[in-house]
Amino acid sequence: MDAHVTPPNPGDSPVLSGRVIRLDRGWSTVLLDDSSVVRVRNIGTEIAVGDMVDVSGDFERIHMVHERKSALTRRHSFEGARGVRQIVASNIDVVFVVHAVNAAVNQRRLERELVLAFDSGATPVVVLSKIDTVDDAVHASVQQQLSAVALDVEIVPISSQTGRGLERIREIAHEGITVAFIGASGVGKSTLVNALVGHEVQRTAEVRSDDQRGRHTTVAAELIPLPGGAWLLDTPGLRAVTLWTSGIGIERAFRDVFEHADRCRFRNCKHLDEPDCAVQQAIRDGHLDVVRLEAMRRLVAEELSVEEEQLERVRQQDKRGFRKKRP
Ligand SMILES: Nc1nc2c(ncn2[C@@H]2O[C@H](COP(=O)(O)OP(=O)(O)OP(=O)(O)O)[C@@H](O)[C@H]2O)c(=O)[nH]1
Ligand SMILES: [Mg+2]
Ligand SMILES: [Zn+2]
Repeated sequence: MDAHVTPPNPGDSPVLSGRVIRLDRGWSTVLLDDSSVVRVRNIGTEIAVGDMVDVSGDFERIHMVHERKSALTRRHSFEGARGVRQIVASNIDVVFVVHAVNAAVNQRRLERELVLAFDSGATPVVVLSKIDTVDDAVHASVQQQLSAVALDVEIVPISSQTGRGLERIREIAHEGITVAFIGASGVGKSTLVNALVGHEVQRTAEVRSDDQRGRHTTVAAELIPLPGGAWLLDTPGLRAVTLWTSGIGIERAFRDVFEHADRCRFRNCKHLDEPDCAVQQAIRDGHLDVVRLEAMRRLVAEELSVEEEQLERVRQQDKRGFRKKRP
């Protein structure tokens, strides 16, 4: 979106409230309640796209970030930021997890994205994009493979080219709702945003022909108003879906495993070779795919290591604070 910067108008009320609609290195673009847009330096506080904020009357800084209703949070992907989180989007109601029907089905990626989405506090919905590119049989097979790991999650097949499925997306993204689009680069997030808005607000790019992957065209997360009154949050395709520590995400995304586990003889069953393990029994009976259990184990281990990183970080900070205090 082309943000127009309204000149500051000091002397007005000391604090103005609004919403962060874009972040660029060190700066927030804030849509104020009076519909003017200001750019404010980010100083001292962690700010995410979607945040409800108070801006100081001199437009010098974000005075306060209101409590987040929901937050799509991942572990920072750059080295040197161990134990640091990155809030991809905040105050969102629905997370659309986009997978392209003409790319290799990636159930493991979808599981991760669903954990992230459930953890955010928003409702996940899977979008199966580009259905104009395959025949019905391929579409059905891909959708079946995705639904096998997206339990209780609606799947909406769409084509931004033909418009198929967009009505359902508009129904979900109704007035007053904020929706975020996540998914690998090139799956068609920005194209879908443009189709919903009705004209080109986001840049899009061809996927590479050799491996069907995107070019990372979208570089910043941005909130875009939809004519119907919803807010769309387009995000850059994430190379790695790294988890932050989970609240309920893993339990929600792996409901099937947890349901079997409820019937294990031992409450602390590790589902390895314990007697009367209902999870191993489900695998033997063909009710649970062993690959899914292994995937869940990896995600649990990953979250534990994030917790360990956080603890380590706090310990390091305490040590530094302790040294500073000494004469
Ligand atoms: N045939 C067809 N092509 C599509 C559709 N949606 C998107 N594409 C094409 O897929 C390519 C990538 O689309 P983008 O919208 O840029 O993908 P993105 O998910 O925003 O990618 P990043 O910004 O890199 O994360 C473009 O060439 C689009 O024209 C669709 O419904 N049908
Ligand atoms: Mg994009
Ligand atoms: Zn067990």
